Amino acid sequence: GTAQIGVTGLAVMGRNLARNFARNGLTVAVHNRTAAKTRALVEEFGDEGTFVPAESAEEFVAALERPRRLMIMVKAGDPTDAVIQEFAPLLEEGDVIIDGGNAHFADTRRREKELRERGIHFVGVGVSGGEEGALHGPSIMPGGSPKSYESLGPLLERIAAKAPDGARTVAHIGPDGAGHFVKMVHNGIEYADMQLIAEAYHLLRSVAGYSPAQIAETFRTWNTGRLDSYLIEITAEVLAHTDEATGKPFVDVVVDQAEQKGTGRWTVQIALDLGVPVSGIAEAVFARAVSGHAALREASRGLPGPTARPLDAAEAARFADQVEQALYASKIVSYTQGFHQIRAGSDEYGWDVDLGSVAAIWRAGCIIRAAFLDRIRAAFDARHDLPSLLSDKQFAEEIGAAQDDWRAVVATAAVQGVPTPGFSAALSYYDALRAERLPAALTQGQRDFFGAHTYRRTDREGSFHTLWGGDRSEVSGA
Ligand code: NBP
Repeated sequence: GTAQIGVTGLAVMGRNLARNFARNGLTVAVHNRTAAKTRALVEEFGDEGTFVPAESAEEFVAALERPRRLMIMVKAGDPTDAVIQEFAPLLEEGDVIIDGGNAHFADTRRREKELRERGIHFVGVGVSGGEEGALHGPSIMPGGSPKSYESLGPLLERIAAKAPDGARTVAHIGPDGAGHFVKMVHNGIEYADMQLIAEAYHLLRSVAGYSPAQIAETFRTWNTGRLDSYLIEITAEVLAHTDEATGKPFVDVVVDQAEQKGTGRWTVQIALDLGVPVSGIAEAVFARAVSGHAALREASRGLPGPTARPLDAAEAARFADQVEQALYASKIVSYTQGFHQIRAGSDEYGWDVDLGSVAAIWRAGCIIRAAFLDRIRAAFDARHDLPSLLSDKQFAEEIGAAQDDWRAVVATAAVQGVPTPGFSAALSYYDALRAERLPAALTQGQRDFFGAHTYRRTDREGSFHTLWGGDRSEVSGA
């Protein structure tokens, strides 16, 4: 065969990735279960590069140069397993199967192990940026063996996005499921970013009394500063859009029930397993869930709330500035939490993930791309064992400078009855981490009282139990 890479699964993502490879000078074998899609791709885009269409699995495998690199872009879950079952028997030792779908990292670990035993490299690759990214340059998070990356890396570098400094947004994340894990956390952070932006909008609308058009302007201004990011940019676009049918702001004619595909939920589930507090991401997932409970919301509509006090123009402008501070500080916290989760996953599974390089490859091509990520990269590059983003001097200083306004915004939201689960959770996390003493000491006392769970003391080593039901003397714990 002559094709340097093959793509099977030619729905929107696979088709665009195949075109991206071809446009960058690679010979690409293309295959789809339903052959009509393969023919359509070659008919429509055949002049963009060199495609080798294949109708059968055998033809597809024969079209690939060795060692073969075969990328699967089918629906995640059972279809991925079905396609692996179909192709693996046709492959040889040293060949590479790449799964670019949104697989759960645990599935990727299982598949990698099974295929490794058969001498085949299996590479789970997180691909972010949606269909536009797939065509013009995604952010790419490959897992798998270092050996597989030697053969695959140069091809991925051709199609990845370019960060502002010209670097391609792809790097080997770590073995087996590391790439899909990092992609999962990327999506969790994306949920948190979107929720924080939504809260900022809600406050500007409800407390400052701004119109969607005015808020679009506010976001445009913010986008020229430290919040410069794709999500802020498109938020301004969405808010400035007018519904054609009614002439109303678009945001006012959309049903206010957010949907989700599940990667945010995975992030939180795994965080619970790892014991990592990703409260910002969790609140974002729950906020979508709350919005979707239409009957519950309907039944709750009459519950009493506070009497809102409208702000005058000067107060509103001042409040908008405070919201920018709250948004930025909360964003620092949600990235702190997300990177903590990546480090925890890396420790649990022995991946040795370089957090600075993760931040670097999120700088372009993906949904959370932002100027801010360059600073995160710098923080982790300067100190690989940085305990937390909040331990970086610059971020600590910024959050310190933002905190008064951040607190004022959360307080105002509470007084005015506007829900801000993201801002509030972020602030609570910040205050919990800073605290000299936490009430966890009391929790331990309660646990010892009802369950003899024992506690440790601040002044002595060991574990202890108080005889709560007896004379309340202290004994050495089990
Ligand atoms: P879909 O997720 O909609 O999957 C459609 C493709 O899967 C078609 O090529 C279909 O073949 C194939 N397929 C199915 Br369904 N069952 C199959 C089976 N049993 N055997 C062989 N092929 C099968 O496509 P997509 O939206 O392009 O996404 C592809 C992957 O990329 C997914 O895992 C997705 O989660 C991930 N992803 C998507 C985005 C995005 O923005 N859409 C972003 C990042 C990652 P057919 O034509 O014969 O039905």
